[in-house]
Amino acid sequence: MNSKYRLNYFNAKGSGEVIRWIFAYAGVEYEDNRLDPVTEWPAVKHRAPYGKLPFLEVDGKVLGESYAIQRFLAKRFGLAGSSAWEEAEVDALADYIAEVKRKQPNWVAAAVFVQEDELGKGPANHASREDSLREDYLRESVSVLKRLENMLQNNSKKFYFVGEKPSWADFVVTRFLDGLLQFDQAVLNRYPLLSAHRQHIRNLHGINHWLQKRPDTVY
Ligand SMILES: N[C@@H](CCC(=O)N[C@@H](CS)C(=O)NCC(=O)O)C(=O)O
Repeated sequence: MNSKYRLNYFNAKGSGEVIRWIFAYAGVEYEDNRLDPVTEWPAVKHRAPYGKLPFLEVDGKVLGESYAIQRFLAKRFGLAGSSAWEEAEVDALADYIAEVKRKQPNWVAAAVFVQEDELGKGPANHASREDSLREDYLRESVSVLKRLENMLQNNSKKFYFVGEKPSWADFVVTRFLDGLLQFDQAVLNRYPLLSAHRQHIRNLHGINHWLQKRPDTVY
């Protein structure tokens, strides 16, 4: 019997998007349940294992934490690596990107949610604070991009970070790069392998189709 899946998240890419890419690439049906943060989420929150979105419902069971969900689905659909060693390498890369994202000043969230009193008075201050957060974010990304470029250089296939076929870590990296490009379209100009990798992943069957049909959201 085929499993029934429902992914619960907001109407955003955010921490739900890699999960959607895994379903898209695997060609597996699921319900993409996009909750309104004000009118729907409060009534559902108690069902989320850790009180947060995303959470996945599978055949009456409920799983929280985006990376656990990604890993679970990737294992089911053959996107987790081809051996115990590859699985570990895939995990390491995905965890590394998660760590990078956690550490970087989240200027996006800051720009959207930061309190007026933190910004000082007036729109001029707001704009310059946003600019400096943005610059920090992109500057700190450079060493990460160099490292990723080298990793591809060292993989003889150069299409994937681990082994010879796509893994969910490729999707995590591509989503991370999509986020950077949203704020600086030139950010990948000096990283030809990374740029080609991103295009390759976005062109994969299933992902390509999803990118064309997914709801249009900013984040
Ligand atoms: N570590 C968690 C973080 C989850 C998280 O922070 N979710 C946010 C949305 S991206 C959320 O549920 N916010 C609403 C709330 O806290 O009520 C994961 O990766 O799933």
